[in-house]
Amino acid sequence: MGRILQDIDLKNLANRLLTFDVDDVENHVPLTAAECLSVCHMAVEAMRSTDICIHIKTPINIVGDLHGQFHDLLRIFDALGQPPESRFLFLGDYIDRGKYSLEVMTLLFVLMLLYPNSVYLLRGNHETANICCRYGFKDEIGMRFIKAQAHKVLGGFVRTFQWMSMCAIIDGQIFCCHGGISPSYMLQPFNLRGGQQANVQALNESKKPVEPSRPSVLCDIIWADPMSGVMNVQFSPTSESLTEAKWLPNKRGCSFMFSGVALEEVMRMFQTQMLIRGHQVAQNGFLTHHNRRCVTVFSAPGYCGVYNNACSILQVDRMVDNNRHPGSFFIIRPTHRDAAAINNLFWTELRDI
Ligand SMILES: [Mn+2]
Repeated sequence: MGRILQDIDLKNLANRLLTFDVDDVENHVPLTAAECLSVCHMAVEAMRSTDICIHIKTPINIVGDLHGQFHDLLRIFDALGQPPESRFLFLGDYIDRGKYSLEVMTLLFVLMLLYPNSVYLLRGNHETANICCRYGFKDEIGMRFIKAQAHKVLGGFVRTFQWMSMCAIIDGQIFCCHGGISPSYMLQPFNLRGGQQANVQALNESKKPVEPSRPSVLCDIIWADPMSGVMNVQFSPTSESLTEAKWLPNKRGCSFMFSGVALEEVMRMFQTQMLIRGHQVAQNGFLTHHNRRCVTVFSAPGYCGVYNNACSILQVDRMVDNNRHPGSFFIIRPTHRDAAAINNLFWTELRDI
């Protein structure tokens, strides 16, 4: 990559993105291929020294899936304040679906670079080579750059995704990731009696850059879902009785669904109180599962212009021992403008992916 890559003004770029008119749904923020590649290059250099599992302190605002809804990301900053004064942990799925993935991803990488102690980004299942080429990001880049440049820009982002952290522990007590937990935690190198430090060390044995393979711990971290209702009651032909399954195959065709019992075991292993994750649409912006041991945060209001869902951000001030009420949800309702967003879709099939 040439020398120009080192010379971009990150503050200026952040300003251009942050001052975009939230009511302008016609235009994009002009971004050049050189700017995108510079940001990717700098983000990789910054993330070389970060682990797969990072430690974060409160206070922190936890933001769920954004899926290319740049205007709504700006609304979140309008409501909760901008970094570095306000601090944010993002749970992944920045791209795909919406039309402004490039703005969302570029702004978040720039803010992470400018304010590494106020902006933390975790990887979602869409920040992978396979998925981002199928659900909108590749198409968006293809429409915004000439072919030779588009190829480089897409490659730059895919390479950068491979350096992202994948989970975080807040104040030693809240486990955060995009999808969920893994049955592999019951196997070596994880240790049921090892405590938090040993198990975090085991997570960090996975070295970056990495493209999560199936099946693997990293795949589960970005793909798993909690079971709901009585889903985990199974009929066992051998004992002719109903038994409770800890893990079931995920309906998405990848990874697992985890029961409350499985979650309890993993939380005990990591000495954490609860799991906060994104990955699923939530009508009210959030969902609770497994007796509030697991919370889903979804932050794309009026998702794709098809749903009428609210967006939530979980504001965590301080975590108290054995307290399952870690903070409060800030709710943002979809705007009328979002009703027109159906025109902005690259992908109209709304299967959960
Ligand atoms: Mn997801």
